Amino acid sequence: KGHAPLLLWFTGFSASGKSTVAGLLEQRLHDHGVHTILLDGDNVRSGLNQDLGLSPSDRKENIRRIGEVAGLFLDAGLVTLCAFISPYHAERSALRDKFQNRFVEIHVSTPLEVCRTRDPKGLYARAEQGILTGMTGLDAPYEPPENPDLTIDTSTRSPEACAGLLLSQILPMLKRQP
Ligand code: GGZ
Repeated sequence: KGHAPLLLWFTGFSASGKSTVAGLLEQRLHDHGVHTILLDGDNVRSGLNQDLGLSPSDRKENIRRIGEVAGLFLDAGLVTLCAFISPYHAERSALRDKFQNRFVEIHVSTPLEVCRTRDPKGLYARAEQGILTGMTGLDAPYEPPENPDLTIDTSTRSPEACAGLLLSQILPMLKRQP
């Protein structure tokens, strides 16, 4: 007896906490015997998508390929967690069309100001100095989800608390038959 394979799609600014919360949620799902895989910039942009940059068309292709790979993992029965900025409505809406009720859009709504202050990679600072262009939230767009399935904000709750909140909302969805 399996669980419904879901695509848990995290969208939000750089440094919003997407990968951190997704990683913690993955551990909590493991505790419940759920088989998962986590895709994020660190394991996808370094390999499969190393030919892609941050231009609008490359970001679009990035999300398209990730959607294709996610489909393969869903076919294998895995709960698939994806953590990408995914700034455009159009690509996220295409994912919802492709995966229908298996697609769970999670808006990591941590405000831009908080992300800019965290700046773990110094990207926002470099963008402000004009060394880096096309930074999401500064001189590149972020189109927030209008109707996300779930929303978390890592500036008002710890990452662990966010993961716990998501777990309680996602476990019932997994009971749904595939
Ligand atoms: C946004 C950038 C940029 C620019 C490099 N804009 O937070 P990170 O550092 O670790 O992850 C971000 C990653 C963007 O990859 P995604 O695949 O998530 O983006 S998208 O969904 O839009 O395709 C960030 C870093 O690369 N980074 N330059 N200009 N983030």
